[in-house]
Amino acid sequence: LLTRIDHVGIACFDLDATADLYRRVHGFEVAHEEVNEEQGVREAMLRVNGTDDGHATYLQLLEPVREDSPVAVFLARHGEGVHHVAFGTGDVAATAAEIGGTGVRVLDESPRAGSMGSSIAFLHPKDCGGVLTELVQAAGGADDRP
Ligand code: CMX
Ligand code: CO
Repeated sequence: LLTRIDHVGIACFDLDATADLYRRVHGFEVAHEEVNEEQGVREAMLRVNGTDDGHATYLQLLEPVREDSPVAVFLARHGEGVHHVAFGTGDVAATAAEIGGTGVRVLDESPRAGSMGSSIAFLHPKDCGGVLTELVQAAGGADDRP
């Protein structure tokens, strides 16, 4: 059902400075940058490695673009750091429905637009051991594995 770590989301105040830190310290380059107005973030995707389901694992650096966005609220409460973990799946709607059926709160009634043309849904951190969890279906249709 979940076939990779798609990304780890990291909240930061200054996207450019944090991307520079990850370049200098870790050697990761920005593979993609975009603004997601619905999520209220400017984000940079740093590709780390390919995965055996044919996709890849990234770091997702997140800078808020609105004071009332989830990442702005998180930064005000906790400061910079790990914000969420995202798992890849071939069918985000089906996976969200199946996990929701176990009693976990799914925060998105239907999948929303994520990074690089993906479809995403979030699971409540209080139902996932304190980890805000994102489900990701990569762009370009279903994976070969469900
Ligand atoms: N990780 C772990 N716990 C978190 C958390 C996070 N990122 N954000 C909030 N919490 C905790 C809070 O600390 C709070 O715990 P306590 O009650 O023990 O203090 C609890 O969750 C509930 O908090 P809340 O007041 O009910 O809810 P918030 O207003 O803080 O919102 C959440 C939390 C997860 C519902 C909201 O951030 C959300 O809907 N997130 C999904 C969308 C999102 O995060 N988008 C940005 C990323 C976009 C992308 O990845 O593409
Ligand atoms: Co994310």
